[in-house]
Amino acid sequence: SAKYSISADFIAEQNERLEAAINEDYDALKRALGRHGIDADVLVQKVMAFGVAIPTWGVGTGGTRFARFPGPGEPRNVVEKVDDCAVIQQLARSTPTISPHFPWDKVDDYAALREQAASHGLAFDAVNSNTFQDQPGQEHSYKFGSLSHTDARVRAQAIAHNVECIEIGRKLGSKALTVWIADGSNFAGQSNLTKALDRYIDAMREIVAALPADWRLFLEHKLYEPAFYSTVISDWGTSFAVAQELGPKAHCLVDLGHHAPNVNIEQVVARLVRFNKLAGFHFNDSKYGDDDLDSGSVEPFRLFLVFNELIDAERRKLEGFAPAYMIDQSHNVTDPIESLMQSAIELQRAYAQALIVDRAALEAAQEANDALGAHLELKRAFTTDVSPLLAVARMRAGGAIAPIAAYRASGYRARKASERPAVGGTSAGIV
Ligand code: LRH
Ligand code: MN
Ligand code: MN
Repeated sequence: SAKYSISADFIAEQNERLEAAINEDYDALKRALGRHGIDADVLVQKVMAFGVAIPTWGVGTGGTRFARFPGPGEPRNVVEKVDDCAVIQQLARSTPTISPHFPWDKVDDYAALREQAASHGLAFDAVNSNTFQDQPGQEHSYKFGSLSHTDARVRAQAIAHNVECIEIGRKLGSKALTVWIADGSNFAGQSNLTKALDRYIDAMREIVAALPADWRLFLEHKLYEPAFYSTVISDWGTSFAVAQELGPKAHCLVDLGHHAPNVNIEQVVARLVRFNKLAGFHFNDSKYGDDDLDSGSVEPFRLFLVFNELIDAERRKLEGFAPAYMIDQSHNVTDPIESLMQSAIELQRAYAQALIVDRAALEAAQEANDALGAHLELKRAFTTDVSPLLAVARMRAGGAIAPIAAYRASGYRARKASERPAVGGTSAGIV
């Protein structure tokens, strides 16, 4: 039987009941923004053009090293993951791309996968490689590292995997490879800190050499976990220095959960922008470490401050400035589709709020050393409730005014639970 999907009529029906109220709220917001010289309709256009990639591993239930509690109707393979990504885009209209992970998303026919995505209006964003786990039948183990391993044969295997990811990515229409390695050590003295980095850089040079001319390489740093004493690419400084050595194709990806506690992430972003080395983001939120919580759920102000730097950069019209936006979250207790829609909305919210900062007023306050005045301008933008604007953007794009409510009313998950009988766990989102 045909797979269940949510119809456009159903979304229109759901919207009908909310439309009058949302238009009223939008008109009030439009007047308020107009008093600051901001055209709400222009903002709606910008929000409609905003896109963030869904990670394939995010549509499955995540887990911790203690347990995983799978939800009903989880996608069992990448084809079903693409179906779920399509629903997220259909309802929330801010996630037109998918970021795949290999070998988790391996299939025989990538042209067919690309076509399936395209039939939903979806394309593929950066391809993620995985040398942090051993795969069945793999010749050499990554237990003691991959691209920085002491054994050249292990490094060669890890390089070959990344080259294969590039080849798959070409078939999918991707233009970037994201490399995160778990390499590091658990004991002082276990690893020669300098030699490990040297080996990594040499291996990465080979991967850079395999990149097509119009591709970029995203280096993703992370402080710790799974290595608990030292990690080879531990921080943005290391990432930046390596990206410099690797040349113009290499850029630094900022995963919001991969920093030391209290690091000023928005300043890291500003630095990377300044040196033209910002690759983009893995958005998520965190309280303690690499928690992979939903974007904007813990520190929405910090998220806003990150977007504030991005808008500042955009206004300076820096050549080649095109950060890639991706979500990287682990959904342990929610329906992943709901979490991803909500997260995409929170990202749009931070973006819209950053757009309504009065840049001239902010700059004047900064130049006059009016610390509080400058701060209040940011706070004015951050405390503006742009929800009606986001809803109107979704509505105009053909999405749902209230995506989570519409999703729940559709019964999509229950339908998938009967269409997708559980198969004893998926590889999705276990890290
Ligand atoms: C590592 C990481 C990296 C992986 C993903 C699954 O913590 O953020 O991006 O590819 O999680
Ligand atoms: Mn990440
Ligand atoms: Mn992570």
